[in-house]
Amino acid sequence: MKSLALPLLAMLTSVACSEAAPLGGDSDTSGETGVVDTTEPVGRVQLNEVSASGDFVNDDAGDPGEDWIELAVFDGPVDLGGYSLTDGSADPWPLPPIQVEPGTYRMVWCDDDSSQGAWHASFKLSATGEHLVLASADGPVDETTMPAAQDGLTWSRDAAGGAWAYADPTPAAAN
Ligand SMILES: [Ca+2]
Ligand SMILES: [Ca+2]
Ligand SMILES: [Ca+2]
Repeated sequence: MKSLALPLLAMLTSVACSEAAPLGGDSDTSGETGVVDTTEPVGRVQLNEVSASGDFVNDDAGDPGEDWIELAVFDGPVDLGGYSLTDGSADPWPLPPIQVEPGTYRMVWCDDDSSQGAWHASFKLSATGEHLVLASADGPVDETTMPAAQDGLTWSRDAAGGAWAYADPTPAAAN
């Protein structure tokens, strides 16, 4: 029994002790922790669009202009259990263990306000730039370095897995 919580504790400790390392880096997938869903992802999920100056997108109920990250799912379905997001400022935020269908553009609000629901990350974005990492239980699967925000635009990909640039916002939809 005592071994059940150790992998999670080790991950949290390693992150807390090293701000420079954006991820826990623990690749243990023993499937015995009861904490991490170790189901092999069938499809593919990636970072797709980022808003760090969102005055033009007011979809977060009650909170106009919140920051957000859009995740895109291809070739799914993908079980997001075991995936996490981080900006390197705190412990990686675990995504909700929810199965997402291919073609989904999933909004994650970056407002550090879990009281608003499952899709509210534990960190905020800076308009001066961020390095964001999406990881599975096996390690990083995608990352991007967003330069300083540009008015009226979001940091986004031009296609699945494509190059990043500032472009017109397309929240919860294809870029
Ligand atoms: Ca909010
Ligand atoms: Ca941040
Ligand atoms: Ca989009």
